[in-house]
Parts: sequence; C-alpha cells; structure tokens
Amino acid sequence: MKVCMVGLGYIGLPTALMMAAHGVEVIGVDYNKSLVDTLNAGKVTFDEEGLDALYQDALKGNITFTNEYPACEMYVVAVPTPYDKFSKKIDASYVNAAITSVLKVCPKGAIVAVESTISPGTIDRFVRPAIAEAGFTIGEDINLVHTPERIIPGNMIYELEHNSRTIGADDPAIGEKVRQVYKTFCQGDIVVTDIRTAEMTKVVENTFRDINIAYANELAKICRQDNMDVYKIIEIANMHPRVNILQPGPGVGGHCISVDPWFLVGDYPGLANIIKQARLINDSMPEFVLERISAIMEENGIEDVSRVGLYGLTYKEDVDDVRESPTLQLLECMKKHLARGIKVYDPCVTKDLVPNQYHDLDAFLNDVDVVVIMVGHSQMRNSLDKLDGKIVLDTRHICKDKKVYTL
Ligand code: SAJ
Repeated sequence: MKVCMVGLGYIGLPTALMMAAHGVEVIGVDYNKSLVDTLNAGKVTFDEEGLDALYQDALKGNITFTNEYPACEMYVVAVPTPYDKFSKKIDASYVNAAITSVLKVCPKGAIVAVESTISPGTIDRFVRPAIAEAGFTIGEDINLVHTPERIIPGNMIYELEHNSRTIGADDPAIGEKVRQVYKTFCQGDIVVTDIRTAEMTKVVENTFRDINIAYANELAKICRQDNMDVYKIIEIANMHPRVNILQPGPGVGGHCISVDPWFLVGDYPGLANIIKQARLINDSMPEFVLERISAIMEENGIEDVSRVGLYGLTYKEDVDDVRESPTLQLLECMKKHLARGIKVYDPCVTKDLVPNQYHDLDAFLNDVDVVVIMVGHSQMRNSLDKLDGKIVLDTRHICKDKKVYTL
C-alpha cells in the first residue's frame, strides 16, 4: 500500500521514516517548504536519538518528500492540534485543512487516518461535518480512521517499534488494512476498535500520567512544609509491590500531558474533578519553584536576581522541544513577581528564545551564584562537578550525592 504522511513534524517524520524503512512506499507531505527542502537535502529536522540512522534506512526504501498532495490509497494525518489556553478547546482546523486537501486528490475509497492527538469527540464534532460539507460521503468516498500516536520524545524510535497501538475505525475491515501497514514495523499489540474509543483511550493515558505526576508534586509540597525528604519517602514507598509513585519536578510541560487532560475538564465540568485538580497542581509547580528560589536567595543574602541562573529551557531532558516548558512557565510567572534579569541556559536550545540566554555552560556558570536545575539533561548529569561552589536548587533530583536544595 502506498501511504502519504501529511505533516512531517515530531510524529509524522519518524513514523513516515519507520514505514519506509520497513518496505512501505511513503510520500511525506508538508506545507512548510523549507522543512521539505531540508529533508530532501539529506538532513532531519529535529534532534532525536536514532532519527538520523532511521532516515538513512528509510532512504534505502521508497520515500519522497514534497509540498504537493499525491493520490494514494492511504493518508496518515499528523498535523498539529493546537489548543486554546483559555477555553481549553482543541483547534481541529489543521486536521480539517489537511483532510480537505486530501479530498481534492485522493482516489475513491481512500483511507484517511488521523494520527494527531485530538479531544474525544473531535472526529464526530468537527471532522465528519467538514467532510460532509465538502460533499463527500464517509464510508464510500473515503474511510476514516484514528491512529493515535503513543511514542515518547527521547525514546521515539524504540517506542515506535515496541509500543502497542490503538486503531479506531468505522469499519473493522478498514481498521484491519491499517493494522497491516503499522504491523510492518510495530512489534506491539495493535488493537482495532471504534474511533470514539481510540480518541478517549489516548487522552485517558496522558491524563493518567498527569494525575500521577501531580501526586508526586503534591507530596513534594507537603514534605517541604515539614522538612521531610520526599525522594526518600517515594523510594521507600515504591518498594511496596503495588505502589509506583512518579518523580516530583518543576512542572509538567510538553504538548501532550499538560494539554490533553484539559479536554476532559472542558467537556465534562463537574465530573472531571481529580483530573482538573491534578492539572492545577502541576501548573502550580513553576510558581512553587519561584518561591523556593526567593527563600534560598533570602537565606543566602542574595538580593540580585541576575545572580540566579536557570539550567534548562526544554520541557524535559535531552529533547529540544520547549513547548509548555516549566522554565517558560516560570519566566512567565516572574514577570508578575521578581524583577527581570534571571539568566538561562540550555545545551539543547541553540536559538535565542528568552532574555539573558546563554549558549555556553561555563560562561553561564561563571555569571551566576545560584543554579536552578530545571531540566536533568545528560550534559549536566555528566558535569555535576562544575557546580562545586555554587548554591544549587535541584528540582530534578539529579545531584544525589551533593549538598543541594531540593523542591
Ligand atoms: N515529569 C515529571 N515527573 C515524572 C515524569 C515526567 O515531572 O515522574 C514531567 C516531565 O519532565 C515533562 C512532563 O512531565 O515536563 C511530561 O513528560 P513525559 O516524559 O512524562 O511525557 P511526554 O509528554 O514526553 O510524552 C507523553 C507520553 N505519554 C505517556 O507516557 C502516557 C507519550 O507516550 C505520548 O505519546 C506523548 O505524551 C504524546 O504525544 O501524547
């Protein structure tokens, strides 16, 4: 089957490469011309362990990159699904625009699989009406499928091959055809179900993780109040066979876990109570870190905030993605609280994104007295000695043998 991947971002690109590396004929489409040019020039467009090697494997198969939508038997739509921060509603316009473009070129009966994360009910509420409005009949002119991605940035390539997957389809026979395509590279179980179940399952998974991180964060706050060691407590509690508490941190970022639970809160107000509370707890963490910074500055007689440096801008370790990152959230809070001037450095972020951003670790460390570890990048894990003599607030618990401040 010839597959067109629509959208060559964080999910679309690795998935397209994986298919091509496993014998599927793939055409990758993106409206971003420079992205397509970069891929055609032989380079991948973001940092991810194993992505370069996968790209080389894909080139040995049959893959092309273009801005033009081709005629194919199957399309996989992996375009962004932004959400409105205030209404917490998803914006399905990119998905609909992609499908509308597909409808102009696809043969009758083509399969259109939406891989982008969408809120439960998006296909019924937004996608089906848009297809009907364009004059097409679902089940005859095109077949709709939802194939939510599950891969974790930082370990995407491994997880593409090993995670199980969910395929939601109106017609189980179509779901089975799609399953065969994913089966070329996916060694995990692939469950075929209906679209609504697939949509809900995806959001429920990310919400589960959000709630569990919120529990760890709430414990960190409780333990701080009475000077208990939250990490030790979690370590011991986790020795219980049915307990597995996650790690507290400076907040929850990324475009998935910090976003998806809001879909449930928005659609089920009054019912999604734990879910909402978890979101609020996780969203409160950057401000909690800020309070810790103020207390540590006071304790050490430091008044000048420009002597404080935030290590890490990305939403988690060893990725270059800064979407919804706790550091960006903290800088946003700071506008309200402290004076500006705090310094920032991240080895994975080469672009200048915020004021007072450094691009060299030594220069950064040289200019600050207090280092706040916001992200546990390998670079810092491997150079903890460089923190000697600094006052350190370690929000990621990576300095286990050093005397540092913790959450
Ligand atoms: N975090 C903590 N404490 C923890 C674990 C994570 O504070 O113990 C923080 C991270 O630092 C980060 C945020 O939570 O800021 C989210 O990171 P993550 O590594 O937990 O997850 P994501 O957002 O990178 O990827 C998630 C994954 N979902 C689940 O594990 C249920 C991934 O499988 C999904 O494909 C992805 O969301 C997505 O795209 O939906």
